[in-house]
Amino acid sequence: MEVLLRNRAALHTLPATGLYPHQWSWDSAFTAIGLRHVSPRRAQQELESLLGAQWADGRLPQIVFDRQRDEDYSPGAAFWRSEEIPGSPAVPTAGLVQPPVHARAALAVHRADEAESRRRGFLERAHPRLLAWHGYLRTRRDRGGRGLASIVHPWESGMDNSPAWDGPLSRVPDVRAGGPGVPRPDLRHADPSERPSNAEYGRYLHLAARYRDHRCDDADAGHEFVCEDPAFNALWADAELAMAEVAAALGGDRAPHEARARELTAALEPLFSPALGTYAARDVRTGELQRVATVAGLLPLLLPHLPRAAELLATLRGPRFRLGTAVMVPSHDLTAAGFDRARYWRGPSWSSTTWLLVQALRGRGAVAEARALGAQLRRSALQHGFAEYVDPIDGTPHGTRAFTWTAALALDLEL
Ligand code: 9YW
Repeated sequence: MEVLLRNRAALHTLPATGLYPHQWSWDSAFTAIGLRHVSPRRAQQELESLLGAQWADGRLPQIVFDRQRDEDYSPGAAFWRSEEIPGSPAVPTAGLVQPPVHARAALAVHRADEAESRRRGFLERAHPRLLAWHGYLRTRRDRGGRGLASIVHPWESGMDNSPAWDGPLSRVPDVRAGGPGVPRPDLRHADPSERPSNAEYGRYLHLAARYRDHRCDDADAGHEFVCEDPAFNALWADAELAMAEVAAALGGDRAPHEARARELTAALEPLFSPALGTYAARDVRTGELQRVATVAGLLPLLLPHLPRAAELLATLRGPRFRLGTAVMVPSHDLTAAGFDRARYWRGPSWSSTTWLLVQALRGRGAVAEARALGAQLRRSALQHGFAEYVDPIDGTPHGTRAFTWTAALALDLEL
């Protein structure tokens, strides 16, 4: 609770003071899920402030910038110059997006205090914006033509330096070649061995600049990074199931959303890798499945009609992810040669993905495992000052501390 208060800025909450001085999209959704227990109104405002930064095409931006803090994070408002792009909102934002967890959060926030939600017209106002957001994914992001949304930057997965992106990123030019170094204000707040490398940042910046220079229009046939991510799409399918509930709460029709969730679940099927026992990302440019097991490939477990649930549960419980004996769920296969217990999304356990798997286990009736994993998340969060991520084997904390979503999701699991 104290962390959520301390990280508050205007109507939203910063992921962490110092390292992340703006508003991030999926962070706000997780934050609202925790905040609803202490202040349903603040939880509504958290989501409303993000929805207020929606673009005319429906996208919800990865980051909403605070201009006062533009020196403290890169790439910031001066890099994106969103005000020059038609259809951008009044506030400066990034042009990229993050995983679509917002409808699930809005539903949870509404249910936390339905009277307050109705009094403020929260759900009625959120509904058209959430519809437009999902509409953007459907109409602008199906770059592979298979009914799945593509991401155009590793940042859009929310799992920036996941090993799933190593293959596709290797074909992306590095802006450092022949140019100046990349700005790394993040390294003022975190150990370089726990963050993405300069080589990765050089490619991240190339992709972001190219996307910006094409006015973030999604129609750039030459864009060098176009991937179907199983987590992004599973979260979208789950968000459609939440939208079915939202529609029903507003007296509307749930059927189209349920149908879309089923279609998305079916469209994920070709991403399943029997060899890994997980879903895997596909590079749309080459058609290749990335042969790495990451936590992203387990998140389809959230979906009720998933044909591969038994295989995914076996993988989660097996040596790659060690549910029950690992501290929380690792972000990358513990048995892989590239597993790194301290570096960001290349091994450490994160509260967001662990919390999502607690929900998935609950939904599948694995109640005891869900409870034990949730208790582990809380214990680790409280013990280490709400660390950004932890070593999955011995629990050593890494990244920044007083990290908002760790605090918010630990709070949610307490109640
Ligand atoms: C960055 C804010 C964000 C999260 C992402 C996480 C990280 C931003 O922090 O990305 O600068 O690297 O990977 O999921 O939303 O907490």
